[in-house]
Amino acid sequence: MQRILITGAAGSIGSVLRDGLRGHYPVIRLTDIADLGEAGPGEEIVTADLCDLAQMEAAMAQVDAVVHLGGTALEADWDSIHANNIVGLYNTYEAARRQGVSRIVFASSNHAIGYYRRRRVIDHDAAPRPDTRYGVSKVFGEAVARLYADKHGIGSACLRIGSFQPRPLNVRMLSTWISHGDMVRLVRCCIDAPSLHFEIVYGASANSRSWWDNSAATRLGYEPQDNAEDYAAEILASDTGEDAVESLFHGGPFTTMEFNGDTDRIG
Ligand code: 15L
Repeated sequence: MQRILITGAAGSIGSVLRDGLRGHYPVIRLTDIADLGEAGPGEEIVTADLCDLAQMEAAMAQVDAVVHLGGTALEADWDSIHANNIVGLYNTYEAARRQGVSRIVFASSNHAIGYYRRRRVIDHDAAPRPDTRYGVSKVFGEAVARLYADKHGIGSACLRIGSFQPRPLNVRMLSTWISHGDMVRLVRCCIDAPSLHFEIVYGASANSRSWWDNSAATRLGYEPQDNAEDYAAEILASDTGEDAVESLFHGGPFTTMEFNGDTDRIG
């Protein structure tokens, strides 16, 4: 892999990957509509709007692999989700196809499966169970990834990312946390895997309280080094209790947005 493109490179994950991937690939091309500062050694900076297919196609020239982080990263109104995560996602894959990109690492989210109950451990085969419009857009992204793998031979790893933070911040994150270092390790495994067709993996550290069986990531060579349990005593000591409904589901606070509280229908 000679040239890696990171979309949404100005965001929190993008900034960590910008540092973490440096030196591992000859050229890292960074794209965003937000300011990315000056290009460092081995970096190229391209301004491109996900919603503009021609700009995205230009950004993909001579790129071997894309790490697609761009888009809306939280629940939002439909117009934003549609523009950034539906149209923008499609443009990213289609631009990649037109430019002969061979691999995409797609930042999906745990909110694609947010309405699973916490008592249930799920793996890469779990059917989608989105908890928001944002979650639906991630399911759409996973479906486009599968289409472009099967129809066009672009390999994809869809990372159902949990909670990307320097350290876990609450009880839920004892199960969902991914450290900065583990995110870099996971993305590198997905870029470097000798062969990749279509994989769903969980973007999580080696958390003792995980609800996700991450055997698909293990197969790709991912060896997480961090475990939220190291922070458990401190977090539990200051815990003021999670909302009763949020505490039932993987997606936590996203599951109660615009929700009337009737959990009985959610098996
Ligand atoms: C996500 O997908 C969001 O981008 C992030 O802001 C967090 O809310 C995270 O999920 C989470 O579930 O903790």
